[in-house]
Amino acid sequence: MSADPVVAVRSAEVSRRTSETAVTLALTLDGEGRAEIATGVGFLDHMLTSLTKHARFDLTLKCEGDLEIDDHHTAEDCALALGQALDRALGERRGITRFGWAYAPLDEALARAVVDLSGRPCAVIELGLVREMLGDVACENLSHFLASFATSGRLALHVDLLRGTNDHHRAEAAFKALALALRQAVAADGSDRVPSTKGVL
Ligand SMILES: [Mn+2]
Repeated sequence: MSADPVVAVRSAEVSRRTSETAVTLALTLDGEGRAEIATGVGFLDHMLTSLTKHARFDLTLKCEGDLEIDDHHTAEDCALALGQALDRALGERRGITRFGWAYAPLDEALARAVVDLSGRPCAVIELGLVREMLGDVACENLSHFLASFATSGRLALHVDLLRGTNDHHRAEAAFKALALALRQAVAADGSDRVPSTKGVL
């Protein structure tokens, strides 16, 4: 019988409250793609539903943010909570594949995401979106979401939008590519090893 806690239980709950937002989140890495997302920002809900589906996570996320100001705090704090949940769910990061990379098209748009669950936060995000807003989210806050997720999730994340003309397609392709890369990176490799020459991630 396997006693590997990373394989046995890979889920986490996060509750995060500040003067700007209140976020509650439950994440299961080995899920079925079930998403129950209510951030108050429709386009962000759309991106997180897609991320959950294609990473095959289960994710419940509720946020009550100060949208009377704008979408910035909500996007940032949802990302920080999601990264924190990923970090907790991975535990010691024992027995994971660690690296993942994927391309995802959405019609004419093509995105590439490369993930290293290194334990070190780093993000290079080049979405090149030209619209100011997509629905009720500022495009700059989509890049900020991805960078904040990498910070609290302690991963290296490179996302590049390689081509495309429709910004909705471009953004969605980026989140889908991230989903596919994450799905690879968190996958159990069948070992009990921490995949690092340092022995620690
Ligand atoms: Mn869409």
